[in-house]
Amino acid sequence: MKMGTALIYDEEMTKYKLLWVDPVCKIEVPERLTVSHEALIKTGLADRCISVPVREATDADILLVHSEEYLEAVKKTPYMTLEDLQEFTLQYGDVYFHPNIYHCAKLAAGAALQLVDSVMTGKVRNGMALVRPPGHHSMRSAASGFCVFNNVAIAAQYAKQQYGVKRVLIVDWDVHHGQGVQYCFEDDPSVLYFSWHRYEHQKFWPQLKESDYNSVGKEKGAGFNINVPWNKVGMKNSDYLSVFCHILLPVAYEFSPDLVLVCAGFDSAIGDPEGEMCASPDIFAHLTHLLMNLAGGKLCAVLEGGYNLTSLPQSVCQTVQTLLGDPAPRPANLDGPCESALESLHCVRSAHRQYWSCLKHAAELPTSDVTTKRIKLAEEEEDKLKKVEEEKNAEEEVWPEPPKRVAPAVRTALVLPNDVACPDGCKRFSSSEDPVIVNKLRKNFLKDADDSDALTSLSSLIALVEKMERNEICNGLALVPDVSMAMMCVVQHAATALRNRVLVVCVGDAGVSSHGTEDGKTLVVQFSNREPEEQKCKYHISVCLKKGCSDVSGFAQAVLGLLLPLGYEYDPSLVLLARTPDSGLCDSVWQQLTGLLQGIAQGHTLVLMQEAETSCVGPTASSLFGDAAPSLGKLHAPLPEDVEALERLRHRLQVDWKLLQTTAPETG
Ligand code: X5A
Ligand code: ZN
Repeated sequence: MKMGTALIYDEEMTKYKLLWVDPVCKIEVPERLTVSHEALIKTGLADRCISVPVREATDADILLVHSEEYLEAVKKTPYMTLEDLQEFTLQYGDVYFHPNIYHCAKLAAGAALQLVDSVMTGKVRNGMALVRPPGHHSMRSAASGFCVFNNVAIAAQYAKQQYGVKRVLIVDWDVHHGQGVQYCFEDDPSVLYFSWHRYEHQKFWPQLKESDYNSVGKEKGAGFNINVPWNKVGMKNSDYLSVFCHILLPVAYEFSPDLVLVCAGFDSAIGDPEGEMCASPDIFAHLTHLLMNLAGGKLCAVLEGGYNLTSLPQSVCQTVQTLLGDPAPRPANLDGPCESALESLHCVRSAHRQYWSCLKHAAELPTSDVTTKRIKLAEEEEDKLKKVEEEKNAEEEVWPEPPKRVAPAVRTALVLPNDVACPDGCKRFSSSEDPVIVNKLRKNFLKDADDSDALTSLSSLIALVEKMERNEICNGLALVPDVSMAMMCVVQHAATALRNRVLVVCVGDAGVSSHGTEDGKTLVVQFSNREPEEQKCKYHISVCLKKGCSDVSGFAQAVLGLLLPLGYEYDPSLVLLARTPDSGLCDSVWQQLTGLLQGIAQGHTLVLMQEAETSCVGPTASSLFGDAAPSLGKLHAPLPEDVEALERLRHRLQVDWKLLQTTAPETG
């Protein structure tokens, strides 16, 4: 099933540059593209992609977003003298023109369209276009912020028109606000635009009031524009992931796009002179991964900004390698969002609570603006002091190069009864019985039963876990006679024999061993419809949903807003995912869960299911193998009692788990 990843690049787009002195524009250089492309070649990633040629966007394509007057004006630039170009440039903000930029701008937009074509026709699953000039700042009748034509906005309109795509999600993780995209789709409910951006209470370019969290869209499009302003620099991995888990993903799943477009700017990475943020390049592996199960995997990433010539290529490689399906690295130091990020999170969630049922329970904003104003003033004082300090030690930011991501030789191994067929591409796994393991199993689990089948399957399981720990196998699936027993057996083995932490996710009403939860070697999260007697400890969490896991919306909400942040913060080296036959979970939800969890523990997931569930082997193996899970469709409102229960649980747990926070301590 797994289809390829398109890579679109053409050297021609390096053939324009700034021809005069302009300190604002000097960072937008041709090398941005060459270093990114060279890094993809050097790492062998380019070779693994399907190379798709660019084309020139036609007038008709460009007119999907821009005015005729503007197009005609830009058309004249190739014939202008240097002086004319300089003067032409003056009517716009933070942009420059060059005799060849019109040609490149047509190729940049055309590259985005080629990508949409490749994905929509099923030629590839997903892809990335490396383009210059970027697009997200350009408006109907104006160039802006290094952008000439709005590549992604054109691509979205094109997808709707050409392929009848009903809903498009645009995720803009560039550090600037793509005001051009916002203006284009403000009143359009078929395009959901999400952007986070450096804002600093409107002090940062483009300094627009409408980049703030309260610009939610207009008329029919109300609720379909999501702005997350960063009011401080230095945002980190935790801040980014937290916004994904508590805003973007719940809304995106509720929206259920048919296509995901990413304004993939990497000026939001560490070292960038524009962003001044501190997220590591490998965070883009996770941002990408978390979007890859939406829209059946149809994801098109189009380059926007990114001006640090070291972190830019690293981030591009992380993105492309994830699109190719390699497991993401374990993200480091997720110590929870900072206070300023929490304040933004809170504001955005409350501004959107009337539009999205997943946010209905979000805390309201403090009634008066007084608190916010007070904080803002205090922050400004603080920032002034910081700036002085920064200028004193204006040293270059340094960070470690992301470690090489090596995909294990075997992606998916299955432990199956002999009469169950092994799906294509996966490896049937059995181990010659290790006497030490067998003895241990006999002693601990199979005292009275002399069931040799059970013994074989359990000892294979243990051997499989060990191979996963050694990174020889990425993930696995086992059909076992007794899920509870197998789970107990793996947990006990892991807690005693492995060095690292195990996240146990149990869907359904099975008995779960609490082995290792005392000292945090295992974190157990169980979903069922049974009210837990008492909430045990930080490492044993029962999520009770009224209809168990059969209510898709409630379950999705629990997974996105609770399980993912817990999993990320816990940072295990193995995820054990088990489900009981009576869990009530349908295949597509199960596949989504399996897919999403692979962002954790470098994709080391071991799935346990009951022997009789043979019909689920195919779908589960497919998700483990890296196929996109089928879309869940538009989600309805979850049951109010579930929402309340989840909220209470999140509230109680956020003392111990910082990534569960959604409000700032002072305002919340
Ligand atoms: C695409 C992009 C940035 C413009 C900054 C102007 N543009 N100060 O990142
Ligand atoms: Zn940018």
